[in-house]
Amino acid sequence: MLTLATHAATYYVDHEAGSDASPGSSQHRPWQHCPGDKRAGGVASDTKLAPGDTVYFRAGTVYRTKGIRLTGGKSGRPVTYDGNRWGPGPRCLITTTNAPNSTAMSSAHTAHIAVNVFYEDRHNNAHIDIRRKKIRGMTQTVRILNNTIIGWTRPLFVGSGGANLDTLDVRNNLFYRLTSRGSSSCWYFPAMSEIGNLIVDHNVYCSKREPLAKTIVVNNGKHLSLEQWQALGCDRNGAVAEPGLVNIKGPRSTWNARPASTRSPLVNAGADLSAFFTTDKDGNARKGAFDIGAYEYDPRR
Ligand SMILES: [Ca+2]
Repeated sequence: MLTLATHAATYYVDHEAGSDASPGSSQHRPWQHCPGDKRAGGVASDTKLAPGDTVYFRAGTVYRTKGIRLTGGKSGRPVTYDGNRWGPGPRCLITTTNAPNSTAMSSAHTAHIAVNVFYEDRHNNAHIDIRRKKIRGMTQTVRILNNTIIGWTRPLFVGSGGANLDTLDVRNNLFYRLTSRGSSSCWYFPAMSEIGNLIVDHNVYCSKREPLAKTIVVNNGKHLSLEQWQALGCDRNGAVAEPGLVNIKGPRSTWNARPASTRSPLVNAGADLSAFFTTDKDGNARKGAFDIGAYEYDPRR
């Protein structure tokens, strides 16, 4: 049997100083856009990501996008999108810029979306959008881990029109709604039955203008409370709670989504995900049990 050696490639994206005409394979000549971004041109647009590839986003930058379609991964060999380990400063912040229904990321393939902070710019409702049908014959695993997702009506949107995910793993995330408007939930997907293996646990839900998030999930049109969600086997260690962040008031540029004190219900409340990563958005080591969300509690912040 002929075996082809495959070499995982490494690419670099600096949204503020890169160029899509650059090769993207060197820190010195990064792209402006990630492959899969509709706005990508040149080499960035022509590059097909392959299993095992890594795309580094320069830390300390802000990446504004209408959406990045995540492509190229396969079971056991995802494409990794990493905004932490290239360059000084905090992790790259990927943010949506357009209403309505703008997306930060969408996936047709296996992908890991971990340790990011998503802030929603406007009153639209999607941050991580996994609505693409998978490629025929492909096993699709999407893991959404330890993110801090702050948005208006529906911070997380999963599936629509049959995502047919093999595995969806949603753990250790903070879903923080900025409004109680309408009947929306903290996250949404069309039907649990479309997902082969659903792993949902250790998520914290909050609505800023309600004492509690009454509806945390919409599943196939049904609005579910935490108790109803738990009765389906999800979020047994999840909670509806005020997360106790440093500051989510005033201009967005002043927000600080880190836990304010050890009294935050996020601190040490997460599952151990050290099989996937061991640091937080600032690059600090996870201490003790994992905290929920992108940040590990740090008294200096
Ligand atoms: Ca901890």
